[in-house]
Amino acid sequence: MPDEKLIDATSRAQDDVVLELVEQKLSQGVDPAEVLDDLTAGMKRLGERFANGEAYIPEVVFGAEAFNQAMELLKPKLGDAVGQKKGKGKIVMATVKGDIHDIGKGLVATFLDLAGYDIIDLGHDVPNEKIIEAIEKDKPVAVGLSSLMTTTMLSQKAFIEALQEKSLRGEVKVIVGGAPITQAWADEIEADAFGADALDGRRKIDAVLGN
Ligand code: B12
Repeated sequence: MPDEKLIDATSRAQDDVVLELVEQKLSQGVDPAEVLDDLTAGMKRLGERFANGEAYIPEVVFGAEAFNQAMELLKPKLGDAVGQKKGKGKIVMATVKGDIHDIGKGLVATFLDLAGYDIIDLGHDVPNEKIIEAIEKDKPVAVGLSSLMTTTMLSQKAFIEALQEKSLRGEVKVIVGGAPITQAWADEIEADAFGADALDGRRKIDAVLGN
């Protein structure tokens, strides 16, 4: 059941309260996936407060930091929940050029790592040429592209076109995600999969790779 206190504290960037509540929940044996849902809902609400002019950039930055600190507490526990099986291949992860949002991408990378993939995280604001270079060098089985803005999602389309031009489209699966991304967008740009969240992303990647 969603915990309004944790969602609210996250949406207000109250890092002390967030960390205390997360620690409390984990010590009480609450499912870490449930805690993660509340943290994610809190970030979503913070975004709405930002969009409505109720929160400003510094609060969003602090909120992001609180989220990341809470994730450090959650990660070891999530491992038990997701289950481990190494050696499923390399996955290159990146947030596209012009976009510095990397929390969601990091979360997806964590879930894929826990699920047994070797993650090559190229970071944020990554030009498509750099991702192509990584494909040629590291031969990953898949690429995960994150875009958090309507202005940067076009880079996902350009990336798939660049893969085609380089005759690399058949070499690697492409999964896309991020707040403005939908299954319809993934279909339009001919991505192999769309992940609505980290767990969905992990499931879809397993499915397209036959794992
Ligand atoms: C935190 C945040 C920031 C932080 C980012 C910190 C960081 N290190 O990431 C800071 C303060 C730096 C920031 C800056 C800006 N931001 Co901002 N930000 C947000 C906010 C509030 C939350 C994003 C977040 O972390 N959510 C939590 C994570 C867990 O969720 P997520 O990112 O959606 O990821 C999940 C899924 O989408 C999915 N997913 C994500 N990526 C991928 C990839 C794959 C492969 C898969 C399968 C799945 C997947 O799985 C994730 C896990 O569940 C959003 C609001 C929102 N609704 O998204 C605005 C938001 C994205 N920002 C916005 C804007 C406008 C900006 C700025 C331009 C503001 C400014 N005026 O400077 C700058 C952008 C600078 C740039 N060039 O990128 C707008 C974008 C609007 C648009 N046009 O689309 C939003 C939507 C806010 C709003 N409502 O207006 N921001």
